[in-house]
Amino acid sequence: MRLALEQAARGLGRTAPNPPVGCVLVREGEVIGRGFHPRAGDSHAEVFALREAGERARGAAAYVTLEPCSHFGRTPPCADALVAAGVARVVVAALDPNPQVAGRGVRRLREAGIEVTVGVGEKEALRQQAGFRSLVTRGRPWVIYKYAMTLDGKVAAPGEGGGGVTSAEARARVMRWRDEQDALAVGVGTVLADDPRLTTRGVPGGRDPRPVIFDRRARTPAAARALRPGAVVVTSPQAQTAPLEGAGAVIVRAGTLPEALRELGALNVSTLLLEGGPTLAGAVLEAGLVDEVRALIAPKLLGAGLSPLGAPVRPMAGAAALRGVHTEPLGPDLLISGLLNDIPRL
Ligand code: AOF
Ligand code: ZN
Repeated sequence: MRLALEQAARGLGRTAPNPPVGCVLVREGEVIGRGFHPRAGDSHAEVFALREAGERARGAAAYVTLEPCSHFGRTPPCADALVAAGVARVVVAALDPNPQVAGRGVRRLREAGIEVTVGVGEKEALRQQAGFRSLVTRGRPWVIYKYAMTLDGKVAAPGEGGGGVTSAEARARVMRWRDEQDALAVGVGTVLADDPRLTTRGVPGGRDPRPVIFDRRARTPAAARALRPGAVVVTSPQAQTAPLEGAGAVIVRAGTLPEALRELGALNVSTLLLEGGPTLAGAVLEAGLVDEVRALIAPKLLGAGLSPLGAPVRPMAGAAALRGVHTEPLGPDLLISGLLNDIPRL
Protein backbone atom coordinates (compact mmCIF):
# COMPACT_ATOMS: atom_id res chain seq x y z
CA MET A 1 0.00 0.00 0.00
CA ARG A 2 2.93 2.29 0.65
CA LEU A 3 3.93 1.88 -3.01
CA ALA A 4 0.33 2.54 -4.09
CA LEU A 5 0.28 5.74 -1.99
CA GLU A 6 3.55 6.81 -3.65
CA GLN A 7 1.93 6.25 -7.03
CA ALA A 8 -1.13 8.28 -5.98
CA ALA A 9 1.09 11.16 -4.83
CA ARG A 10 2.21 11.66 -8.43
CA GLY A 11 -1.29 12.95 -9.19
CA LEU A 12 -1.51 15.43 -6.30
CA GLY A 13 -2.66 18.83 -7.57
CA ARG A 14 -3.45 17.45 -11.02
CA THR A 15 -6.64 15.38 -10.75
CA ALA A 16 -9.40 17.74 -9.51
CA PRO A 17 -12.32 17.30 -9.31
CA ASN A 18 -11.17 13.66 -9.19
CA PRO A 19 -9.06 12.18 -6.38
CA PRO A 20 -5.37 11.26 -6.65
CA VAL A 21 -5.40 7.43 -6.64
CA GLY A 22 -2.62 4.84 -6.88
CA CYS A 23 -2.72 1.11 -7.60
CA VAL A 24 -0.07 -1.63 -7.37
CA LEU A 25 -0.54 -5.25 -8.49
CA VAL A 26 1.47 -7.91 -6.68
CA ARG A 27 2.00 -11.56 -7.50
CA GLU A 28 4.13 -13.94 -5.44
CA GLY A 29 5.78 -11.01 -3.69
CA GLU A 30 6.65 -9.25 -6.93
CA VAL A 31 5.22 -5.94 -8.20
CA ILE A 32 3.80 -6.68 -11.67
CA GLY A 33 1.88 -3.48 -12.34
CA ARG A 34 1.55 0.07 -11.06
CA GLY A 35 -0.53 3.04 -11.99
CA PHE A 36 -1.94 6.37 -10.86
CA HIS A 37 -4.76 8.63 -11.98
CA PRO A 38 -3.03 11.48 -13.85
CA ARG A 39 -5.96 13.84 -14.45
CA ALA A 40 -9.77 13.96 -14.65
CA GLY A 41 -10.94 12.45 -17.93
CA ASP A 42 -7.94 10.12 -18.17
CA SER A 43 -7.94 6.42 -17.15
CA HIS A 44 -8.13 5.45 -13.49
CA ALA A 45 -5.15 4.08 -11.54
CA GLU A 46 -6.33 0.45 -11.74
CA VAL A 47 -6.47 0.56 -15.55
CA PHE A 48 -2.81 1.61 -15.86
CA ALA A 49 -1.71 -1.08 -13.38
CA LEU A 50 -3.74 -3.79 -15.15
CA ARG A 51 -2.34 -2.70 -18.51
CA GLU A 52 1.24 -3.11 -17.27
CA ALA A 53 0.54 -6.51 -15.69
CA GLY A 54 -1.32 -7.96 -18.69
CA GLU A 55 -2.18 -11.68 -18.34
CA ARG A 56 -0.11 -11.90 -15.15
CA ALA A 57 -2.89 -10.06 -13.28
CA ARG A 58 -4.83 -13.34 -13.05
CA GLY A 59 -4.62 -14.49 -9.40
CA ALA A 60 -2.72 -11.36 -8.31
CA ALA A 61 -3.44 -9.00 -5.38
CA ALA A 62 -4.36 -5.37 -6.09
CA TYR A 63 -3.52 -2.59 -3.63
CA VAL A 64 -5.63 0.51 -4.31
CA THR A 65 -5.65 3.75 -2.29
CA LEU A 66 -9.38 4.34 -3.00
CA GLU A 67 -12.26 1.93 -3.38
CA PRO A 68 -12.41 0.88 -7.07
CA CYS A 69 -15.29 2.64 -8.77
CA SER A 70 -18.52 0.90 -9.72
CA HIS A 71 -20.06 3.53 -12.00
CA PHE A 72 -19.78 4.67 -15.59
CA GLY A 73 -18.35 8.21 -15.35
CA ARG A 74 -15.88 9.59 -17.86
CA THR A 75 -14.45 6.02 -17.75
CA PRO A 76 -15.95 2.53 -17.18
CA PRO A 77 -16.02 0.88 -13.69
CA CYS A 78 -12.66 -0.23 -12.28
CA ALA A 79 -14.35 -2.92 -10.16
CA ASP A 80 -15.47 -4.60 -13.41
CA ALA A 81 -11.96 -4.31 -14.87
CA LEU A 82 -10.43 -6.00 -11.80
CA VAL A 83 -13.02 -8.81 -11.98
CA ALA A 84 -12.46 -9.30 -15.71
CA ALA A 85 -8.68 -9.47 -15.20
CA GLY A 86 -9.11 -12.31 -12.67
CA VAL A 87 -7.55 -10.52 -9.70
CA ALA A 88 -7.84 -12.75 -6.60
CA ARG A 89 -7.58 -10.22 -3.81
CA VAL A 90 -8.09 -6.45 -3.45
CA VAL A 91 -6.74 -4.34 -0.58
CA VAL A 92 -8.35 -0.89 -0.33
CA ALA A 93 -7.11 2.02 1.80
CA ALA A 94 -10.34 4.04 1.97
CA LEU A 95 -13.93 3.83 0.74
CA ASP A 96 -15.08 6.27 -1.96
CA PRO A 97 -17.44 8.98 -0.59
CA ASN A 98 -18.80 9.65 -4.11
CA PRO A 99 -22.52 8.76 -3.77
CA GLN A 100 -22.27 6.95 -7.12
CA VAL A 101 -19.77 4.51 -5.53
CA ALA A 102 -19.94 4.59 -1.68
CA GLY A 103 -19.40 0.88 -0.98
CA ARG A 104 -20.80 -0.44 -4.25
CA GLY A 105 -17.30 -0.97 -5.65
CA VAL A 106 -16.34 -3.23 -2.74
CA ARG A 107 -19.69 -5.05 -2.94
CA ARG A 108 -19.23 -5.69 -6.66
CA LEU A 109 -15.77 -7.22 -6.04
CA ARG A 110 -17.03 -9.43 -3.20
CA GLU A 111 -20.00 -10.62 -5.25
CA ALA A 112 -17.50 -11.79 -7.87
CA GLY A 113 -15.72 -13.90 -5.22
CA ILE A 114 -12.76 -11.56 -4.71
CA GLU A 115 -11.35 -11.27 -1.18
CA VAL A 116 -11.50 -7.59 -0.17
CA THR A 117 -9.78 -5.89 2.79
CA VAL A 118 -10.58 -2.23 3.58
CA GLY A 119 -8.68 0.26 5.78
CA VAL A 120 -5.01 -0.55 5.15
CA GLY A 121 -3.07 2.74 5.07
CA GLU A 122 -6.33 4.64 5.50
CA LYS A 123 -4.90 7.58 7.45
CA GLU A 124 -2.40 8.51 4.75
CA ALA A 125 -4.97 7.89 1.99
CA LEU A 126 -7.50 10.22 3.64
CA ARG A 127 -4.83 12.94 3.80
CA GLN A 128 -4.04 12.56 0.10
CA GLN A 129 -7.74 12.61 -0.77
CA ALA A 130 -8.81 15.41 1.61
CA GLY A 131 -9.57 17.77 -1.28
CA PHE A 132 -11.66 15.29 -3.25
CA ARG A 133 -13.48 14.19 -0.10
CA SER A 134 -14.21 17.78 0.86
CA LEU A 135 -15.49 18.64 -2.62
CA VAL A 136 -17.72 15.56 -2.89
CA THR A 137 -19.23 15.77 0.61
CA ARG A 138 -19.17 19.53 1.40
CA GLY A 139 -19.02 21.15 -2.02
CA ARG A 140 -16.03 23.24 -1.01
CA PRO A 141 -12.24 22.89 -1.05
CA TRP A 142 -10.09 21.56 1.79
CA VAL A 143 -8.45 24.70 3.21
CA ILE A 144 -4.87 24.66 4.50
CA TYR A 145 -3.53 27.76 6.26
CA LYS A 146 0.23 27.95 5.78
CA TYR A 147 2.39 30.59 7.42
CA ALA A 148 5.98 31.17 8.41
CA MET A 149 6.80 33.03 11.61
CA THR A 150 9.67 33.86 13.90
CA LEU A 151 10.18 32.23 17.27
CA ASP A 152 8.34 35.18 18.83
CA GLY A 153 5.34 34.66 16.57
CA LYS A 154 5.79 37.36 13.90
CA VAL A 155 5.23 36.88 10.17
CA ALA A 156 6.77 40.26 9.21
CA ALA A 157 8.58 43.18 10.82
CA PRO A 158 6.54 46.37 11.29
CA GLY A 159 6.12 48.19 7.99
CA GLU A 160 7.80 45.45 5.96
CA GLY A 161 6.22 42.97 3.54
CA GLY A 162 6.24 39.22 4.03
CA GLY A 163 8.99 36.79 3.07
CA GLY A 164 12.50 36.07 4.26
CA VAL A 165 11.41 34.43 7.51
CA THR A 166 12.48 30.82 6.94
CA SER A 167 15.42 28.84 5.55
CA ALA A 168 15.86 27.48 2.01
CA GLU A 169 14.81 24.02 3.29
CA ALA A 170 11.47 25.34 4.57
CA ARG A 171 10.91 27.38 1.40
CA ALA A 172 11.52 24.27 -0.72
CA ARG A 173 8.81 22.45 1.24
CA VAL A 174 6.39 25.33 0.64
CA MET A 175 7.10 25.08 -3.10
CA ARG A 176 6.24 21.38 -2.98
CA TRP A 177 2.97 22.22 -1.21
CA ARG A 178 2.15 24.74 -3.94
CA ASP A 179 2.79 22.08 -6.57
CA GLU A 180 0.39 19.72 -4.76
CA GLN A 181 -2.61 22.05 -4.20
CA ASP A 182 -5.16 23.15 -6.77
CA ALA A 183 -5.20 26.81 -5.77
CA LEU A 184 -3.23 29.31 -3.74
CA ALA A 185 -5.10 32.11 -1.96
CA VAL A 186 -4.00 35.44 -0.55
CA GLY A 187 -5.83 38.57 0.57
CA VAL A 188 -5.64 41.78 -1.42
CA GLY A 189 -3.53 43.34 1.34
CA THR A 190 -0.75 40.87 0.51
CA VAL A 191 -1.07 41.64 -3.21
CA LEU A 192 -0.82 45.40 -2.58
CA ALA A 193 2.12 45.02 -0.16
CA ASP A 194 4.20 42.31 -1.88
CA ASP A 195 2.87 41.83 -5.46
CA PRO A 196 3.57 38.06 -5.10
CA ARG A 197 3.87 35.80 -8.16
CA LEU A 198 2.12 32.85 -6.43
CA THR A 199 4.06 30.36 -8.59
CA THR A 200 5.86 27.09 -7.92
CA ARG A 201 9.64 27.42 -8.24
CA GLY A 202 12.39 24.82 -8.05
CA VAL A 203 10.18 21.73 -8.16
CA PRO A 204 11.16 19.39 -11.05
CA GLY A 205 8.05 18.75 -13.16
CA GLY A 206 6.14 21.18 -10.95
CA ARG A 207 3.00 23.08 -11.86
CA ASP A 208 1.58 26.38 -10.61
CA PRO A 209 -1.51 26.46 -8.42
CA ARG A 210 -4.40 28.62 -9.56
CA PRO A 211 -4.05 32.05 -7.92
CA VAL A 212 -7.04 33.22 -5.86
CA ILE A 213 -7.19 36.77 -4.49
CA PHE A 214 -9.76 37.62 -1.81
CA ASP A 215 -10.53 41.22 -2.63
CA ARG A 216 -13.93 42.49 -1.47
CA ARG A 217 -13.58 45.96 -3.03
CA ALA A 218 -11.70 44.88 -6.18
CA ARG A 219 -8.55 46.84 -5.35
CA THR A 220 -6.19 44.40 -7.10
CA PRO A 221 -4.08 46.33 -9.68
CA ALA A 222 -4.69 45.07 -13.22
CA ALA A 223 -0.91 44.71 -13.54
CA ALA A 224 -0.56 42.47 -10.43
CA ARG A 225 1.87 39.62 -11.12
CA ALA A 226 -0.57 37.02 -9.72
CA LEU A 227 -3.14 37.85 -12.42
CA ARG A 228 -2.09 35.21 -14.92
CA PRO A 229 -4.73 33.41 -17.05
CA GLY A 230 -7.16 31.49 -14.84
CA ALA A 231 -6.48 33.64 -11.75
CA VAL A 232 -9.58 34.16 -9.63
CA VAL A 233 -10.58 37.35 -7.83
CA VAL A 234 -13.18 36.76 -5.12
CA THR A 235 -15.11 39.95 -4.57
CA SER A 236 -18.45 41.33 -3.38
CA PRO A 237 -21.65 41.32 -5.48
CA GLN A 238 -21.41 45.12 -6.01
CA ALA A 239 -17.69 45.60 -6.77
CA GLN A 240 -16.59 47.27 -10.02
CA THR A 241 -14.49 44.66 -11.77
CA ALA A 242 -14.18 45.84 -15.39
CA PRO A 243 -10.38 46.48 -15.19
CA LEU A 244 -9.80 43.06 -13.59
CA GLU A 245 -11.93 41.33 -16.20
CA GLY A 246 -9.89 43.19 -18.81
CA ALA A 247 -6.77 41.72 -17.23
CA GLY A 248 -8.23 38.22 -17.73
CA ALA A 249 -9.27 37.49 -14.13
CA VAL A 250 -12.11 35.10 -13.38
CA ILE A 251 -14.49 37.04 -11.13
CA VAL A 252 -16.28 35.24 -8.32
CA ARG A 253 -18.92 37.25 -6.47
CA ALA A 254 -19.82 36.12 -2.99
CA GLY A 255 -21.39 37.76 0.05
CA THR A 256 -19.83 35.44 2.63
CA LEU A 257 -16.75 33.24 3.01
CA PRO A 258 -18.70 29.95 2.93
CA GLU A 259 -20.36 31.13 -0.28
CA ALA A 260 -16.96 32.07 -1.74
CA LEU A 261 -15.57 28.61 -0.99
CA ARG A 262 -18.59 26.93 -2.57
CA GLU A 263 -18.03 29.04 -5.71
CA LEU A 264 -14.37 27.94 -5.76
CA GLY A 265 -15.54 24.35 -5.39
CA ALA A 266 -17.74 24.85 -8.43
CA LEU A 267 -14.56 25.86 -10.30
CA ASN A 268 -13.05 22.45 -9.36
CA VAL A 269 -10.79 23.87 -6.67
CA SER A 270 -10.56 20.88 -4.31
CA THR A 271 -7.59 22.07 -2.24
CA LEU A 272 -6.83 25.67 -1.30
CA LEU A 273 -3.50 26.67 0.20
CA LEU A 274 -4.14 29.89 2.11
CA GLU A 275 -0.94 31.91 2.48
CA GLY A 276 -2.26 34.96 4.33
CA GLY A 277 -2.28 37.67 5.12
CA PRO A 278 -3.39 37.75 8.74
CA THR A 279 -6.68 39.57 8.10
CA LEU A 280 -7.94 36.98 5.63
CA ALA A 281 -6.60 34.04 7.68
CA GLY A 282 -8.26 35.35 10.85
CA ALA A 283 -11.60 35.67 9.09
CA VAL A 284 -11.39 32.20 7.55
CA LEU A 285 -10.41 30.68 10.91
CA GLU A 286 -13.22 32.51 12.70
CA ALA A 287 -15.71 31.10 10.16
CA GLY A 288 -14.49 27.57 11.01
CA LEU A 289 -13.20 27.15 7.46
CA VAL A 290 -9.51 26.45 8.15
CA ASP A 291 -9.30 22.64 7.90
CA GLU A 292 -5.54 22.24 8.34
CA VAL A 293 -2.64 24.36 9.58
CA ARG A 294 0.97 24.16 8.43
CA ALA A 295 3.14 26.48 10.51
CA LEU A 296 6.84 27.02 9.86
CA ILE A 297 8.78 28.44 12.79
CA ALA A 298 12.18 30.04 12.32
CA PRO A 299 14.62 30.43 15.23
CA LYS A 300 14.73 34.23 15.02
CA LEU A 301 13.40 37.03 17.19
CA LEU A 302 11.89 40.27 15.93
CA GLY A 303 10.33 41.88 19.00
CA ALA A 304 7.52 43.68 17.22
CA GLY A 305 5.63 42.78 14.06
CA LEU A 306 2.61 41.19 12.50
CA SER A 307 0.90 38.15 14.03
CA PRO A 308 -0.14 35.27 11.70
CA LEU A 309 -3.78 35.78 12.67
CA GLY A 310 -5.56 39.09 12.50
CA ALA A 311 -8.93 39.04 14.14
CA PRO A 312 -10.02 36.42 16.57
CA VAL A 313 -8.91 36.84 20.13
CA ARG A 314 -9.72 33.81 22.25
CA PRO A 315 -9.23 32.82 25.85
CA MET A 316 -6.76 29.92 26.29
CA ALA A 317 -9.64 27.57 27.02
CA GLY A 318 -11.19 28.43 23.64
CA ALA A 319 -8.00 28.07 21.57
CA ALA A 320 -8.31 26.27 18.24
CA ALA A 321 -6.36 23.06 18.95
CA LEU A 322 -4.78 21.04 16.13
CA ARG A 323 -5.32 17.27 16.00
CA GLY A 324 -3.05 14.62 14.51
CA VAL A 325 -0.08 16.95 15.04
CA HIS A 326 3.09 16.38 13.00
CA THR A 327 6.40 18.07 13.82
CA GLU A 328 9.47 17.98 11.61
CA PRO A 329 12.72 19.92 11.47
CA LEU A 330 13.36 21.61 8.11
CA GLY A 331 16.96 22.82 8.23
CA PRO A 332 17.09 25.18 11.22
CA ASP A 333 13.30 25.68 11.13
CA LEU A 334 10.46 23.62 12.57
CA LEU A 335 7.26 22.53 10.82
CA ILE A 336 4.22 22.00 13.03
CA SER A 337 1.09 20.87 11.20
CA GLY A 338 -2.26 19.39 12.11
CA LEU A 339 -5.98 19.36 11.45
CA LEU A 340 -8.72 21.63 12.79
CA ASN A 341 -11.51 19.76 10.96
CA ASP A 342 -11.91 16.03 10.25
CA ILE A 343 -11.30 14.76 6.73
CA PRO A 344 -14.75 13.67 5.46
CA ARG A 345 -14.98 9.88 5.28
CA LEU A 346 -18.33 9.05 3.73
C1 AOF B 1 -11.07 4.65 -9.09
N1 AOF B 1 -9.79 4.84 -9.48
O1 AOF B 1 -8.10 6.13 -10.10
C2 AOF B 1 -10.11 7.19 -9.50
C3 AOF B 1 -11.44 6.98 -9.04
O2 AOF B 1 -15.39 10.60 -14.28
P1 AOF B 1 -14.54 9.45 -13.92
O3 AOF B 1 -14.87 8.21 -14.73
O4 AOF B 1 -13.07 9.74 -13.95
O5 AOF B 1 -14.92 9.06 -12.43
C4 AOF B 1 -14.57 9.92 -11.38
C5 AOF B 1 -14.95 9.29 -10.06
O6 AOF B 1 -14.31 8.03 -9.93
C6 AOF B 1 -14.49 10.11 -8.90
O7 AOF B 1 -15.48 11.02 -8.48
C7 AOF B 1 -14.26 9.05 -7.84
O8 AOF B 1 -15.48 8.63 -7.26
C8 AOF B 1 -13.71 7.90 -8.65
N2 AOF B 1 -12.25 8.05 -8.79
N3 AOF B 1 -11.86 5.73 -8.81
O9 AOF B 1 -11.53 3.52 -8.97
C9 AOF B 1 -9.27 6.03 -9.70
N4 AOF B 1 -9.62 8.43 -9.76
ZN1 ZN C 1 -12.30 3.70 -11.46
